[in-house]
Amino acid sequence: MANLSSSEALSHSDSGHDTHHEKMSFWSKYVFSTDHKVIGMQYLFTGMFMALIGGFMVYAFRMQLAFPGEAVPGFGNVSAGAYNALVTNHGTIMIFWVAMPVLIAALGNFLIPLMIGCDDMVFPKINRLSYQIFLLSALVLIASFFVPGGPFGGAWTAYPPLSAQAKFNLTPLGAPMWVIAVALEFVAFLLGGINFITTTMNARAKGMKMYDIPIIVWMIVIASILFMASVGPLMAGAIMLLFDQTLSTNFFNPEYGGDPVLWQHLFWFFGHPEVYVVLLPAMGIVAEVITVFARKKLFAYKTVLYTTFATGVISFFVWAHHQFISGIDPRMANVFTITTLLISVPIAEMLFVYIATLYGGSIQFKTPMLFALAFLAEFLIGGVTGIHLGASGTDIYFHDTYFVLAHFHYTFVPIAIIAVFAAIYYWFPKMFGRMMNEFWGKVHFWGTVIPFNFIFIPLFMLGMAGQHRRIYNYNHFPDLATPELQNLRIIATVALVIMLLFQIPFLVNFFVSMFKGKKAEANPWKANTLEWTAPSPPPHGNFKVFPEVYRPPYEYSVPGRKEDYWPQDSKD
Ligand SMILES: [Cu+2]
Repeated sequence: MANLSSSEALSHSDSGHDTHHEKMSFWSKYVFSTDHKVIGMQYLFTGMFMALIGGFMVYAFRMQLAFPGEAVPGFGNVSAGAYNALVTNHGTIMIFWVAMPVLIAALGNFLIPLMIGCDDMVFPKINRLSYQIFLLSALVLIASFFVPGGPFGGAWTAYPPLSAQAKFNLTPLGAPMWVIAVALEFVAFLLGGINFITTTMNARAKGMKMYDIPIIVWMIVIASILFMASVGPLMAGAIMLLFDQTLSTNFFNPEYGGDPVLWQHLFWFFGHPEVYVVLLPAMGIVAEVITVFARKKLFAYKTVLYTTFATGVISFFVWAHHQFISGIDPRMANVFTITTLLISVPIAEMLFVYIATLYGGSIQFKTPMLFALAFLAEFLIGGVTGIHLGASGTDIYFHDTYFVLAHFHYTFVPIAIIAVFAAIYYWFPKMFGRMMNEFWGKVHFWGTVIPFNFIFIPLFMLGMAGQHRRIYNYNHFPDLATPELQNLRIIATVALVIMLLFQIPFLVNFFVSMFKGKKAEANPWKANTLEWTAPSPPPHGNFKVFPEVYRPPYEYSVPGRKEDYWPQDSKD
């Protein structure tokens, strides 16, 4: 039987980190801390704050679509330019300033040292620098809303030549600041990734082998590698775009021999792996949650791991499925159709493993488990509808319609919203030492997941009806005006407003529980990973005695995955 020994203190985790400061000031404890948990919280709270901005933006432009031309309460009239700026920054914020910081940086920082049993990241100061650059990037983005020519309205993909032109009110300052903000954000995540990879490889608890690493830690590490390997070309592209915007170069301007499709290649070479950069941590969250609340070990740990590697590799060979109608060689469309359909195989395999894990389990429907199960169901819809877009034949019809939007959000909302809520409800006791309220958690769950479907199923229908996206008021275009579809737009908008309102009970529950919630024991969910052997919340330095993982030769299961594997209860 696998077990942990707490009989001897280990000092293997030599992070060069001053572990026990006495009486730290507020500033050194919460603002300039190098403690991985504090940095994780900083990322979490910054991400939550940015989600409020991104959520307000979607409220404003969805109201415009449902009730075109009417003043939006709390915002005012949405002009064509404002509409473009709102959709652009909604997408940018939700991907780069919500999903990335919360899924990778907040969870990676908070969980990795705790789950592999060490006291902190290997490079704590690089870690702090990572957050500071991230914060700076968020401030630059917010500042870009208020400068001349801002906010940027060239879509989150920033396709040139539009994104590089002074007409359309895109430059002088709004567009370059948007590019600089995104580039800074990339730097922050490159720095963060260095820590996730090196810490996981070098600072694990004594006895924790490669196959003992919790699946979510693997997922964050692999996601960091994917990010590092994919972002380089886009960084180069971003600098070229910045030059086009500010120095009148013409890298992407076809009027002077530049190539706008080059940007599309650079963008999507990053953009598609980016899907997996956020998907993998979400899959990791779900794996941890369903194993605990089904009281079973993951059905096929190694399969999931190998599948993740395969997904990561294939994700570099699918990018041009975003460019089927951009004038690329039709023979290339066939190649990218094949690779795209291929990548659905490992992801489907992962979903099968998760379902097999649930089979025969004694399932407890606690709030984190509800969100994890909803992830599987909703993400499946996202995955299946992706096949229509990955196959070039059908994509020609669906391209740039609301079908694309609906598909994308059926993948991204499960990843960045539903899985993130599973993680917050699940690790909240460890983060703050208190429990969140179950009743309000369930209210929040149903109030989020039901309206979510009422937003995006109507958008699938709009897409199949050929409804083109990027139109701020259909009535202004006689050949696009479709009053018979207006009810679908209204349903989607009303559902969105309901879903946004149901985030209020979450926020109240979150902040009230932080200070007034029921005190959490070290391991309230009876989970088996190492973070639950530390006190709730863990002190600076995490463990009083560093955990040690060992397994006698007859033990074939993955340590940390069996209910009867409970180190701190055994008095050996
Ligand atoms: Cu893609």
